[in-house]
Amino acid sequence: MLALRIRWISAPALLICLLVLSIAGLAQSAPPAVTRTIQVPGEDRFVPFAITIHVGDTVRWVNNDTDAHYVVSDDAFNTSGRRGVNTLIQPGKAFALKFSKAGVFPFYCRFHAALDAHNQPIAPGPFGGIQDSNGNFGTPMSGVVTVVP
Ligand SMILES: [Cu+2]
Repeated sequence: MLALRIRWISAPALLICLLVLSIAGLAQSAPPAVTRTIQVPGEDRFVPFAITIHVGDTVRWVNNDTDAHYVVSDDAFNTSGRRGVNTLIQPGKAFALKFSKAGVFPFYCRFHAALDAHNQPIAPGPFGGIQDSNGNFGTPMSGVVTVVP
């Protein structure tokens, strides 16, 4: 009886039904793409240090400092498919990357990633971080973006 009824459904109608069902399935499984912001405040650090996003999302680095800062991908540990990133962000400017693959994207600032003469850990600062007498954080300027499916 069931086989008999299926024969009465025309092939184009069946294809349209399958197409509608598959589009509805895609719409439910993929969350809407969003843009997340990592900012550089008036200090040598990225805020927040770590964020988690979904595939298809965009991360926007905004430099609110008076100094220029880099976003450099740490390719030795980078599995997000975004290799070779090496971008200087001038004060007041921004830089955005869209991530289309799951993985991790560790990054750092070329100028401030090392504990050099200007970024020495001296004592715990008033905000809980390690700062020098000029208010700069002695911890290396780095961060990580985790991209999940
Ligand atoms: Cu920097």
